[in-house]
Amino acid sequence: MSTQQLDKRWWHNSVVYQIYPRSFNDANGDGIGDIPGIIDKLDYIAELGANVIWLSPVYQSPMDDNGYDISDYQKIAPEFGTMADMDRLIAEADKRGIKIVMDLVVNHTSDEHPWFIESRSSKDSPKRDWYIWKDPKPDGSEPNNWESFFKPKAWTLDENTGQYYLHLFSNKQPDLNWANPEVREAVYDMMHFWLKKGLGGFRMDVINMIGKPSDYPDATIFDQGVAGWEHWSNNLLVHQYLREMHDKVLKHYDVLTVGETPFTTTLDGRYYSHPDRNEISMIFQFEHVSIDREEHNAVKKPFDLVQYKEIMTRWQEDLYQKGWNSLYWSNHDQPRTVSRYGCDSAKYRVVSAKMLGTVLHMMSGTPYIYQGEEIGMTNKHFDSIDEFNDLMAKFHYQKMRDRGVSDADALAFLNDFSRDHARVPVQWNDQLNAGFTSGTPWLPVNDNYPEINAAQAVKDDDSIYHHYRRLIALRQGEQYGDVIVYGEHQLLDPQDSEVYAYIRSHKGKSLLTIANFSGNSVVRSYSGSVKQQVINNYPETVESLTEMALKPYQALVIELE
Ligand code: TEU
Ligand code: CA
Repeated sequence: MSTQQLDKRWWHNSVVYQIYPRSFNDANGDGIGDIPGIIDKLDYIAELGANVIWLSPVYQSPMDDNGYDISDYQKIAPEFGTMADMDRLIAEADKRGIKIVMDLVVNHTSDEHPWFIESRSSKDSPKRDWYIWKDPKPDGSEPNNWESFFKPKAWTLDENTGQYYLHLFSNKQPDLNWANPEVREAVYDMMHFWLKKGLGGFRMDVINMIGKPSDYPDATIFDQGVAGWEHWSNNLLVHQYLREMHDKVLKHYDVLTVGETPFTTTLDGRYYSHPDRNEISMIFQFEHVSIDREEHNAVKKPFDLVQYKEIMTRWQEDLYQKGWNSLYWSNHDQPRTVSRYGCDSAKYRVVSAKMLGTVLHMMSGTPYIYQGEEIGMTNKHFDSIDEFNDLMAKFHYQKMRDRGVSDADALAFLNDFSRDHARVPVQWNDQLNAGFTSGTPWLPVNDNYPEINAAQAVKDDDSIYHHYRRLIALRQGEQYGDVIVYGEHQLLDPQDSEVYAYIRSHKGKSLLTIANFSGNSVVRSYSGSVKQQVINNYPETVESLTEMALKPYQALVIELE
């Protein structure tokens, strides 16, 4: 590749649909979504136009963190199905032109993984060094002051051998020691095992945290809620490991790789995704989803559109021709898109969800749609802390209570941000349990399923689903595909706190996206003249950009003359 032009890759114009298997579709009535249930819905995803599925973990796991704690990387959890089901999923998806991307969770394993059981058995175990074991400080306390995402401390004492092990997540998720070449080889072997089955790639869980500095220094920066991050995120080691992984595994397959990377800047983003560096295809950055909260401190902040535009534009510009962006509003760790950034009232839910889809899908990068986003599923209301399932919700609740936040305020925070919002079952129809299961769903369905469900959305040509389908078709179509995927990005009116407007241009074609983020009617003028209206979430055709009356949450795309 030259510095001026990116070589085209198949995943540049792909659209990814993320499935959280536990909550997607239950085929056998045990209340838990499963792989056969996914196979039953492949046509639905194909008709939407997505051509990649990112599957959250389906591996064997004690499910402390719903599968992000893996006890065997080469077995399927029985509640999700069998290896034969997984092979069938890959084959059935392939028939429909869809590739399966699996979650690669290798910063940590489960404490029930045989590697860890062996490692903890004695200080002389041949696998002792596969995990991170340290002596206590002279006073018996933790080896350093690092904190965990899910627990107050990142270290747990193992009574048997008198040493602490490191876990950046729960104590049932011990961190692997990537400094040990045997660990790396074991991971690479496992990746080959899956890629040989014809996978489309991997989504790499917290991959930017795998490099730990050998001296395990104390944290000195405490404003991000998880002390230690400046030492274990995005350091030189992670880039070394990824380049080795590329050389030993990834370069042998034509795959999409997306690294989940909290605490990253656009410079980090270029290091990970610039094609000449031979690391990974793209990353999930967290700047824009930290806009309305201090993520790890469980503190809410007001959403500021001006700042939001600044963040999104910086990523668009800084990675242009120097890397690749992922585009997402939501995933299995985030609240529901329309409730968070739009308006989920009966009046504006549909129109604001379409507006949000339009803004994201007209940008450069690979868009990700989280299950249910395409039908505008909303946050569910939880009445008490006991109704939450997620370990992080419980941890954040405790953290808030410990610093004096009232029960009501702590619940209000979780009702805005809990990961459980994304994990309530997908609403398929207006029948029992929203059509998700014939049994008792593992997490109760949202009461609004009689109105909000996929069957209704597919039938109604004016639904959010069909709007998303049209947006995807534009990205993949002849007429506008290249300008949407590869065009330059120009933000208009950065200080406008209600309207997000930007131009994409490529080889003489220009697309102007205008989105009213407010629930008010506003009037705006833009320069240039209309060649043609490309899409609009209100039934009207705009012919002039002068004194345009934008309706609440209106979003439209105009091809400029
Ligand atoms: O998430 C990593 C992570 O940083 C999360 O703690 C994230 O900050 C939070 O969920 C956002 O609110 C990944 C997975 O996506 C998550 O589901 C896992 O629980 C976690 O890693 C551990 O594997
Ligand atoms: Ca099931």
